[in-house]
Amino acid sequence: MRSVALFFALVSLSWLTVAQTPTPYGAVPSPRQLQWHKLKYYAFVHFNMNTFTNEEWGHGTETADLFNPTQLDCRQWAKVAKEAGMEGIVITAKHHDGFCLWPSKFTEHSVKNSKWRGGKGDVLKELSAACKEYGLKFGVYLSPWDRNHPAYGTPQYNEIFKNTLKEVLTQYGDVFEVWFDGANGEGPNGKKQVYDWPGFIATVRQYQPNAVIFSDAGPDIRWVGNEDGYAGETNWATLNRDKVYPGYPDYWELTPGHEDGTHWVPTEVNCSIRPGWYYHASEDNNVKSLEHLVDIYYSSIGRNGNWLLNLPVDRRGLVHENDVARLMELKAYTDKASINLAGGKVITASSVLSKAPTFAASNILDKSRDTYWAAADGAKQATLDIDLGKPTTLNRLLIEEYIALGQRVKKFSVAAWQDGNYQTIAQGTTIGNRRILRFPVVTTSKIRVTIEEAKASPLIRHIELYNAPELIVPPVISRSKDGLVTIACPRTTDPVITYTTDGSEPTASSPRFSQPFALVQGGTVKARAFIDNMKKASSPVSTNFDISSTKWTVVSAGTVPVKGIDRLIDGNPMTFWQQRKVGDGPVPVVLDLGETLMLNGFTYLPRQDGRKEGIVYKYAVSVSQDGQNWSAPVSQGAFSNINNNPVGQAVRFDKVQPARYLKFEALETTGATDTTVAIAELGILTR
Ligand code: FUL
Repeated sequence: MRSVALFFALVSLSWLTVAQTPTPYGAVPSPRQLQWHKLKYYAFVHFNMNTFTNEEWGHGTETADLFNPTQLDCRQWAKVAKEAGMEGIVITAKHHDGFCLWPSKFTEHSVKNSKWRGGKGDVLKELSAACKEYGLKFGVYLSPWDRNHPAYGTPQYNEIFKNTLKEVLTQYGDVFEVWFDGANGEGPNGKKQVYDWPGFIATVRQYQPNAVIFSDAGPDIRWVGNEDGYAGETNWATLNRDKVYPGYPDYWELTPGHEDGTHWVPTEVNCSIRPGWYYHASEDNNVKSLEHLVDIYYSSIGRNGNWLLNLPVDRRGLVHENDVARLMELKAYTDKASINLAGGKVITASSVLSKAPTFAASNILDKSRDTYWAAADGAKQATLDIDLGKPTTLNRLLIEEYIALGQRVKKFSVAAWQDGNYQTIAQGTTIGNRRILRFPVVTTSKIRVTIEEAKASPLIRHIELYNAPELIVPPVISRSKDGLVTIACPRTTDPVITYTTDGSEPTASSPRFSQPFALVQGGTVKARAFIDNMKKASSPVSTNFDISSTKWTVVSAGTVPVKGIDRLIDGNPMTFWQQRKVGDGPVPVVLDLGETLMLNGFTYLPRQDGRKEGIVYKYAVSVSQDGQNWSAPVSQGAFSNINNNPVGQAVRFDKVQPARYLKFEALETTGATDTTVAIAELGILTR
């Protein structure tokens, strides 16, 4: 009798064992990564020497006195971040120019030698205190690349950098994230540094063991491969980490990650709310539109990433009013867009591991993110049916895997019950920590989620359904070579577009756009789209134009004038001209402006098709009155960070240059092996 009882006890014990722990699959997150996965949205702040010099990459030769915010208030940053729904702030404590926002003992290039607060100021101290006050996490960006430090390029610098890290990691309380930039250029003595990455990582582990470390290669979280805010629709949290390193040339692999990669290294999606990372007054009207930010929200947070949204703090030392307004609009939108319609509803699964209540499907619709549903052992496919109890209108689905045991789902679909059967309304590939699918509005009483393919039996911890307000896409303003301005709203049905050219904000009663209008001499066009009898409006957009290219011709490009060359002055950012490099020499492009103009500078737009081949890095520009006799270069330099952030570049000359001809020489492109030079648009500045 006793042995029979023992037998049953053992059987039920083994049943329990199976029920309690599905086997982990592949690489799994560490405890510090799991903590990080609980976050989703926090601020990057680019604020440092470049704020005061109007640069993106400083040179390291700036004098410390240039750093002089007039009203620095880190509590304002923290308040804004908190009200925007953000969970922390990562600050550029030291960027490539080497200037330190705290009084470091290991460099002279720091706030201690500036006039700001008599050399007694410490931005990290003020920011870490403000973060604490507002319940935000505090993180630091530190560039190993240092264009100022005299020791850069020698082994001694690695020790200095570790000491620098120690200062930052021991004086300001808890640090949740350390952001290592992969850029590695030359220091003041022309040498590049061989970085001691294992030593840098060990330093972080020693002083802030809970902090996650970001770089192209992790070790904890990885770059997403672009600075636009877009994670891959397929996004594995796993990576063959030992193959990747900071500055990894095949960075596009970082977007989808490596399926079955050896380590858990999920994506953090970094992008700026404006075109540049640092504050430039000229970008005050280029804060990304609400619609654009919402698209990024779904493409970062909604694609298995955390979103690090950059706020370029201005010269006063404040988050600019325009950025604050947009952040609050975004918060209001995402609040409305995430009202859960599925909480507590009835859900059934095609199978449950060991039929155990611990793994019941109801775990998916409860509030907890720690309980989960597990499909039967070995099941690679499964269905989950949600009964909403009544016809419900929706257009978004959020789904989360129980990632502590690995990322499993490879393909899934969503169907709505309509006319007596399920009709597919959306499809996705990977899920991971969090995936949000967008689909056209549907009214239904039942939703089916089908896991179509999984690497191991699926474990789902959470699903929510929403009815997000549809946004009106803001208009796109363009100008043709003839100087005619067109305002279009491609994805909205029957919009009314209103616009202004006097700098004022367009309202419902501003002039309506009906046909292209001339703006040959340039100006500012602001526009807005309205629908529903002018009741609903898009966010406003604004574009500044200089003199149009109406009278211009391209008279020479390299050695041979090439077909299609007019594309670089056609006013269309999407077309570009590309030419093979002639030997290693520069490829000059000569513009005849058709008349003598007073030139203040020039503009260069790199190709906008997402590819990097031929993007110009170093350039020289000279001018001429007759196309024969040329000035020495009136501007020569490098477009900082253009490879990672290929936005339009505007460069001002030191003094006004009267000229009819402008010569643009591409001295170097960003890719070491590029065989071509690519230009989407070249333009001039006369204002
Ligand atoms: C890049 C840097 O070079 C940029 O200046 C910026 O800091 C961005 C976030 O990372 O790699």
